Formats: sequence, structure tokens, C-alpha cells
Amino acid sequence: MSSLFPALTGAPADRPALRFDGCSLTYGDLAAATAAVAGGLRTARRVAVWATPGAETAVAVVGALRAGVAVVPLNPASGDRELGHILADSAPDLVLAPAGADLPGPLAHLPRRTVDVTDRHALDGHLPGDNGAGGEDPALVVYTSGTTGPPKGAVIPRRAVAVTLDALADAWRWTGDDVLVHGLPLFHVHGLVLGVLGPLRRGGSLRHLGRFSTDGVARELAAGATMLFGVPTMYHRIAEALPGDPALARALAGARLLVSGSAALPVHDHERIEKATGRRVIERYGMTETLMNTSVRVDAPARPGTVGVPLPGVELRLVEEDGSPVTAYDGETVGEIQVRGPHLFTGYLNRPDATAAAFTADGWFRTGDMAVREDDGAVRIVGRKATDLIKSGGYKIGAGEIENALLEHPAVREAAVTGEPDADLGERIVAWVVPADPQSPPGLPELAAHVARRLAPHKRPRVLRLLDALPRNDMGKIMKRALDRD
Ligand code: MCA
Ligand code: AMP
Repeated sequence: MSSLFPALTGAPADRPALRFDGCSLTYGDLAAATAAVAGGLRTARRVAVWATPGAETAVAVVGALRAGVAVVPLNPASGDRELGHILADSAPDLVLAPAGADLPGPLAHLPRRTVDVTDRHALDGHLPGDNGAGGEDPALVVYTSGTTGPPKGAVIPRRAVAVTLDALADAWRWTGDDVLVHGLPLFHVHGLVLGVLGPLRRGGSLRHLGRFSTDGVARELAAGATMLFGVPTMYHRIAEALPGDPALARALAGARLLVSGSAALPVHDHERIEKATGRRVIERYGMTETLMNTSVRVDAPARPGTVGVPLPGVELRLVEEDGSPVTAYDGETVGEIQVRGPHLFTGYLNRPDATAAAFTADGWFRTGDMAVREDDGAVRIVGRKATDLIKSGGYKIGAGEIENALLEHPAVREAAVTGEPDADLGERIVAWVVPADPQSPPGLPELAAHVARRLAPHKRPRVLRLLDALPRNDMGKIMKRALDRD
């Protein structure tokens, strides 16, 4: 397969590539620094990357990909339980991390390689290289939550990365002249694949905010950035800030493209942003396992609330409960979205059972998302099959993993976790708990810290509701729909 990043060798050496807080790299810098990383990975098969929101993460990932080595991005805020699972499951040869990063216990036994973005080792001509790796070879193993059990590692091949980024370039007229700004985390598809590998594949540049803020967005868009990526929570915060921030409104008005994804952007936020800036936000729909499936095209009329049409190369269908395809483009008939094409992952690492369950016999991937097709072919997502998956701040979180973590707390006898609507996060995590001792029930801060320490801070419950007993059916199964809000 041809190179994932042709601009690394083809672009002028002084062309800007990446800017993170206090660190700017040109294509020349990046070519040399990633060659140094790649040169050190000759015998590795799979490496973990301590994915802080810094230039080291971009250099580590691109360096590994140049070496033909698969990357397992790690959330630096992951708790010991989550990290332990990911490391045991993915068995990386070593971890790439910035100098000075304080790596926690589960990483102690793994060889560590420090990433130095100022490394200027020239290619020695013997790099196994990008070109040595095939399209089916894994590029990334990204961990994603399911309804039950610990997260699964989605194995994403190199061809899927190339295909999805090129399809987005077509839909968005994304070129090397674009300058992207975002503050997304770098251990998921959105921030890493679209947000870092995307601009580098185009030969364009990225300015990463380190941490999302409306001020950072306004500053970079006013200073020449052309595109903004964000999750709906970020656009909601922009919509909230706009009335009191004319500089933000001016900056957004000047952008070429505003893109939202990872969860549904409420129509109200679409409308508030359009009213204040004259610019619409474009939605695209994807998944860790599928990368990007659909997008509103930059040349299509605005239609807030839809996620656009299938991207080039993506086969998409809606399927009824009984397996029959929905053929109506009537905006009403609901079916599960199933997709097929070269943008799909190859399977879950070490989980042939889960991989088999995710596909139909003829190779369609079952997304679990429910949608209708509008008369113009646009897809409108209306819900999700599994009630035990929660989308909070754009992160997918399985109720089961939080319930298991809660049950490990000595003050918890029984636990059920649900998501409920939240204006900022989309959904917030609610923990329903039967205390072990009703006389001294646990408090929310204690349970939130317990979950954050074991799993990750974004998986912590935001609301605690204490009960005498959980509602159960005759089989003893918890009836989540019977859990009252108040
Ligand atoms: C608070 N914190 C805690 C606790 N409480 N830490 C430990 N224990 C506690 N009890 C810390 C947090 O770690 C964090 O620290 C800070 O307080 C704020 O936390 P939080 O309230 O959770 O964050 P937020 O500011 O509300 O974050 C909102 C956000 C974030 C910025 C929108 O949710 C986010 O970045 N979302 C992006 C998700 C994403 O990229 N999803 C893509 C996956 P600190 O200061 O260290 O941060 S989906 C995907 O990839 C598919 C393919 C797709 O379609 O895109
Ligand atoms: P993840 O598994 O974390 O990659 O999240 C993928 C899920 O995010 C999808 O299955 C959808 O439920 C949701 N999602 C992503 N983009 C959108 C969007 N634009 N609108 C609605 N839901 C979305």
C-alpha cells in the first residue's frame, strides 16, 4: 500500500505541520522526528502510546505507523483497572511516552521509550517503512466500551485510515491548505485519526488547543485556522458563549468548515450557532469500528439534525428487526444502520465471539444505531438499540463496566447505571445504588472518585440516587426502564 503520509517526504520541509502548546513542528521536523521513532521500533509488533494532548503523541503515532507497527493509544487519565485490562489484552512490546510522564503501576513492567520531538535523525534509508506495511496490517487498536464487560480493542487496519480520510477530503473539500483547530483527546478516533492523521495525510496543519476552550477556538480561527472539529458538548459550550462573545462569533463566521461528531448535535445548538455566526455546523457520523460512515457534504444544502449521506466507498442500509432492509426514503421508517466497505475495522482483538456477533453472514457491520432515511437520502439518527450504552461528552460508556466498578465499593450492595439527558454532556451518568448499610450510605463524591480511579474520570457518575431495592422482574433481571428519575 502507498504511504499513509505522502506529505512527510513530499511537502516542503518548512511547511507547518503541527502546533501544540509551546511546540511547533514543520513537515521537515516531523519527518525527522518520526523517522527517529520508527528507526527505534524495528523489532516491535505493537506499541502503546501514552496519549497526552501533546506533540509527542502525534510524533509517536506517526513514527510507529511509518515503521509499520500497530499503535494502542492509552488515555493518560485511565484508572488502574482499565489500564490493566488494556495492557493485558493488547500485550504491547513497549510504551512510547514523553520525557517526564509519570506512568502508573500497570505500565511499570513495560519497557519505556521516550519520545523527543526535537530528534532530528535523518532517514537512514533502511526504515522498514510505511511502504513495507500492507493495507490489511493493523494501524491502531482502539479500546471501546460495550454494554457489558471490559472495553474491547477494535483493530483498525491501515487501509481503513486511508479510505476514511480520503472520503472526508472528498465530502469536505479538505486540502493541504486547511488549518485545523481542535481540543479533542488523542486516544480516540475523533481526535487522533480525524484530528491528527487527517491534516497530515492532506499535507495541511493542526493547531491543538491542549484542552478545549471557546477562547482557544476564537483565537485560532481568528489567526488563520480554517476548520474546527468538536463533539456536541464543545459546540454547546460555543452556543452558550456566543451571545456574550462577539470575537468568538466573528472567528466562527470566518471559518471554512465547522464539523461536529461523536454524538448528536441538538438542533437548538445548530440554530443558535447559525443565527449568531451565519455559519452552519456540518455533522458526520462514525464509530470506532467503522471510522466514518456518513457526512453532510460541504456542497449540500443545510439540514440540521441529519448526519448526511454515505461517504464514497461506504455501503449503508437500514434493517428492520426481522432482518429485512428498509427501502423507504420517507423520513419515518426506522431501521438499524448497517455498513459495509473498506473503512471497517477487521475485528475485536482476542474476541472472535464479539467480532462474529457484530457482523451479518454477508459482511454487514451492525452499528446498533437506529435511523431513518430522508427523501434526499440523508440519514437521520433517531436512537440506539442498546439502552446500556451511554454517550456523555462524546465518550461511549458501557453501563455494565460502571456497575461492576460500583459493586466493588464496600458501601454498595446493588447498583444499576443509566444515562439521562444533559444539556451540556448530551447524557449524564446516573448511579442507582442500594447501600450496604442504609444508616451510612455512600456519597456521590466518594463513588465518583472510586469509579474515576478504577476506570476513567469521564466514566464517573454525575448523579447518585439511593434506593431500598432495585426493581427486578421475575427472572431477577434489573428493570432499568422502571427506574424513576425523581
Ligand atoms: C473531575 N475530574 C475528576 C473527578 N472529577 N478526576 C478524577 N476524579 C473525579 N472525581 C477531572 C477530570 O479528569 C478532568 O480533568 C476535569 O476534572 C474535568 O472533567 P469533566 O467534567 O469530565 O470534563 P469536561 O471539561 O466536562 O469535558 C467535556 C469535554 C470532554 C471536553 C467535552 O468530555 C471531551 O473531551 N470529550 C471528547 C470525547 C471524544 O473525543 N470522543 C470521541 C469518541 P482534566 O483537567 O485532567 O481534564 S467517539 C469516536 O471517536 C467516533 C469515531 C466518532 O464518531 O467521533
Ligand atoms: P464510539 O463507539 O465511541 O466510536 O461512538 C460511536 C457512536 O457515536 C455511534 O455508534 C453513534 O451512536 C454515535 N455518533 C457518532 N457520531 C454521531 C452523530 N453525528 N450523531 C449521532 N450519533 C453519533
